Amino acid sequence: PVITTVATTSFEGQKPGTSGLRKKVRVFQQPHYLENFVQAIFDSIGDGTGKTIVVGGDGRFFNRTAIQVILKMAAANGYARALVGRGGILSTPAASCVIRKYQTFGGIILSASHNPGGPDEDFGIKYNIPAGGPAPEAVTEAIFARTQDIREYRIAEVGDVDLDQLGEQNLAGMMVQVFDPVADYAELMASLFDFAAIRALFAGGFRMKFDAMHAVTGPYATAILETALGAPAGTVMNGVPLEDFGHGHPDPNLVHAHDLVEALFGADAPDFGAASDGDGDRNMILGRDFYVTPSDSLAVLAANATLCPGYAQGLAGIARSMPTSAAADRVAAGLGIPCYETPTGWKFFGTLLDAGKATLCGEESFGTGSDHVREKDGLWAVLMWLNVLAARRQPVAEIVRDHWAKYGRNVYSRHDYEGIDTAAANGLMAHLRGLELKGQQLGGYGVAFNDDFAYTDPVDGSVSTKQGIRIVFDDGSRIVFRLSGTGTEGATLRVYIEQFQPDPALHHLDPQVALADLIKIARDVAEIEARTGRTEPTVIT
Ligand code: VG1
Ligand code: CO
Repeated sequence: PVITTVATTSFEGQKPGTSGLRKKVRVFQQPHYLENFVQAIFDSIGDGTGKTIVVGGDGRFFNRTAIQVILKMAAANGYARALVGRGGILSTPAASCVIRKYQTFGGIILSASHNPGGPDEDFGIKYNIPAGGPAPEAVTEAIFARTQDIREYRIAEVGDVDLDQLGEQNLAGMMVQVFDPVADYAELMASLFDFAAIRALFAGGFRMKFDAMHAVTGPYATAILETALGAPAGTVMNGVPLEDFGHGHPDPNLVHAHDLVEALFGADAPDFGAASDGDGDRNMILGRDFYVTPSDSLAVLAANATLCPGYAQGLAGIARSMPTSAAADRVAAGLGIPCYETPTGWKFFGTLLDAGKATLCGEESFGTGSDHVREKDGLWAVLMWLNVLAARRQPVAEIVRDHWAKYGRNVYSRHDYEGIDTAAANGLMAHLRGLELKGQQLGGYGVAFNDDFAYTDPVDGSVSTKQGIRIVFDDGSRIVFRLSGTGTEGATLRVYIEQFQPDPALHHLDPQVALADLIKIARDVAEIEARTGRTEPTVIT
């Protein structure tokens, strides 16, 4: 028979993190490693017989190999149909779009997002549910539990699918449909934003640069920005997806998107700049000589949402992850709508979006999105900015400064200490967890309270604990400490620092200067140097 059942034994540590299972490619290349995890997904999500599943990834090294394995396993597990992006390409938000549009039994997305790619770098896999969003914790925990007692998996022993051939192919009785990964997504974007106004903006000489960082958004950005919206050829930089992202680190921040930063802060800078990450769900927004923090971007988009046709009726609510600044809260208060505070990771927004409680969501980690899909969406954020710019006809910097003048500025910065020793990182967090600071003075700041953030989902009542240490001061300033759940080597400590500044005369200050006291308090209270040996963060955003 062409369908075989293969005996296997479990692997340690197949535990999904903030966004799926992420490991070194070499870990995934071990015999049975990928197969075990995929079978654990199929075993955990219910019977797939007769159902349709979406499969695609960010094009990184091992993407095509993994897709062939997943398709053969889907066929062996009874799936009737698989929708696969041509070339194995499907950005994370486009995957969410397609899952929802064709009402499939979810999808499997191959990506390690902003982590580097290549034979010695990272790979990842995650399951998204039929609503289109990342599997909630109950599902990822079931998948992890299954990986621990798995004894066999099923796979079809057949030849490979031609991933570059649009149309239908039969794979051991399952119909594989290779489709254009851009079309459905581009159509959704055109339904949300005023493409005519954006076209007129470009026709009037407005210039932008979009850095696809040799990752998945290249084809999407070229089709939408250059072809549909008439931005001049060359607007999209690094637009060809490469398996190793051209040796780059596809993380759209001031450190890694250096080509774009150079263009926007150099001579003859364009009006607008943006970048996206490996799998297309993140965005960085720049104006001429101006960086918009992701937290501010969420707030500005929320305040201007009704300028966009898809949001003209107003917002039901806003949701942000806990470490994200409270700039969005001020807009929500002004609009008289609720603002929800969730743990880090897009999976926590799903219930709020499904219930119609939130329309816009955001994370400080360059993530912004809305109820149009169930993932954060990089190009969507760029298009929403373009729609706002087309309507307001002001420079980006002016729009943000006006926003601060109206709402005050939540001065914000994140300091990452990457690749630190895991035991030291765990010790540091345990130390912080043990502190009782309420009522004490730290560096002249009175502590209002400190805790380890816990969240009860207001829709389904599920509880998530240990989501980050918060130290909140009497004036509302905050320091938050978390360990990353997306890395594959050692530990990464993230320190988030925020202070509200109502005085417009101080809004121009560099956050590193404005937040200097709190930055020092954070280093001291966490004993960062003594415990990790680090005197400086590796990345500041
Ligand atoms: C990071 C970010 C988080 C984001 C996650 C996935 O997680 O902080 O906000 O949702 O990456 O983004 P962590 O656990 O490393 O802090 V992506 O673009 O990887 O899908
Ligand atoms: Co991503």
